[in-house]
Amino acid sequence: MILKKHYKVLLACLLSILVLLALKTGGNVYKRVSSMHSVSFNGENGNVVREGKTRLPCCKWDESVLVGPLHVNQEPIAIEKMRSSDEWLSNVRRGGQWSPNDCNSKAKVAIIIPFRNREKHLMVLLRHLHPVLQRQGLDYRIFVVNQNDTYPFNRAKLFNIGFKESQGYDDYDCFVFHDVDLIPEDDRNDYGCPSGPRHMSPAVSKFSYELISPYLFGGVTSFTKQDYLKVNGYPNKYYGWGAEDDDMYRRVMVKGMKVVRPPLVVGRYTMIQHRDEERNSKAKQLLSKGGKYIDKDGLNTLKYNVQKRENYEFYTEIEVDVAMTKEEKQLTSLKDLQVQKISNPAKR
Ligand code: UDH
Ligand code: MN
Repeated sequence: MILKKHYKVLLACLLSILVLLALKTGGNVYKRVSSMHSVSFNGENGNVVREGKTRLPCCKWDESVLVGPLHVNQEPIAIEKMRSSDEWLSNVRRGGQWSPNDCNSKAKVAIIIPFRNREKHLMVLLRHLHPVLQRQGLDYRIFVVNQNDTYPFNRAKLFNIGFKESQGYDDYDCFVFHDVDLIPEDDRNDYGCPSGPRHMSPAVSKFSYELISPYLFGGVTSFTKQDYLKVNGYPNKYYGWGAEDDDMYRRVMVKGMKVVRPPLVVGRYTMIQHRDEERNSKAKQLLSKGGKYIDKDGLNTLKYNVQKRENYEFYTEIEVDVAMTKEEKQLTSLKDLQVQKISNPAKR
């Protein structure tokens, strides 16, 4: 009798294991099918399919295509020689865009570069960055937001403008905010927003490849569209050099998010040498209130005038006047308010 009872228990256990196994396999099948119709990020280097292009497989993070550590070529290059200089560059479409044709990219990426008077840096970056983005299998476009006015430079506002303007081109869900003079030294640094707010450049040559502060959030950052909207974008009030990146770090904290960084060996960048800009002496004053006016200054209060939108061979240029207000002039150091020198990037 006792033996019979044991057999029954054993049988019941076996049956439940079988049922659980069947459910698990079924679940996986469901997951696979349902992922064919959704747009979501599946974590680090996730394998995701976008809506609409369901017949193509999703692009994989392919280590065999990636190079790893990269040589940074800082030799100046004429734009007319760029296309023939490299196979990857020959694939770039006008406006500085590209997308894989045999698979669906995990993200649509807008690269936003704040710009004024740095033509040589731009050419070096474009030659280097296009191949990296293609090897990562991303659907992307490079936007250069050129501040063509006589106000002090406003890096943060140019990011907001790039975010807003890019929406007239495609439905981007990932934004990389990229200084023009930072050249990635490793193509395993994921430009496809694998996480929430991401500080992609923790190791910069100028700072001996060390993370000089745990709060650092300058250089190159990435945000999903959702997260960028959540923090109301960058503040618009910071004219001249400094503290707009610290303000953004606070915004991310205030909204309860975490900054993620790649490992230092991967998040490496060469900063092309340049003259240091003068710090805006009033920036600290602004930062002391940073976080408090997160919903009063940002994407929801953004004002600017577009002078021109143009598709050049390796980038899309948005030429703007940032429309500085009287109030903002009072928040900016006098030195910064002296007339700025303007020139335009090489146009082709
Ligand atoms: N930028 C321009 N033109 C300018 C100024 C800035 O295009 O006239 C853009 C460009 O994309 C640049 C970015 O804004 O890469 C950041 O400006 P930066 O390169 O001058 O600042 P950086 O982070 O400063 O390199 C490094 C530390 C210098 C300390 C100076 C304190 N006085
Ligand atoms: Mn710099």
